[in-house]
Amino acid sequence: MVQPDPPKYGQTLTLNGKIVIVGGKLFASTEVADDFDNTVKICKAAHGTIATPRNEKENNAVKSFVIRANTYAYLGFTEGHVPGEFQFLNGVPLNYTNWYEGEPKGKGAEKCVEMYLDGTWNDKICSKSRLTVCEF
Ligand SMILES: [Ca+2]
Repeated sequence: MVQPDPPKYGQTLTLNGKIVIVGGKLFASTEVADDFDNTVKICKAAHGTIATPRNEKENNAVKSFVIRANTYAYLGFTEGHVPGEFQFLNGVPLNYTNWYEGEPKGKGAEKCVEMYLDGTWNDKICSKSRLTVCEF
């Protein structure tokens, strides 16, 4: 399937690394850190959602912002009722994960997921300050 060219402003922002377009998704960051709940709200207010990588390419897109800001980012996943089982915010189980070795190991005490600088994931409490990355 041929992807339509992004609009001109999109090309400029892409060149600057301000946005990353992967498949049908566009990722962007406020370049500011916030806790999980505020990140969800900020992305929603911008008519998007918190970054939710579903495959390696999308994960690499989010990683590019994490590296650029040198700050971990929360992802759009939370822990379900079963400790260690993470899901999308709508409750659907994940079919792609990229956990850091040994993670998740919060045993129900770390309900959110953060991305490390190498793109791997760690379950983490939700109240830390992490880079806001949204997808559209
Ligand atoms: Ca952890």
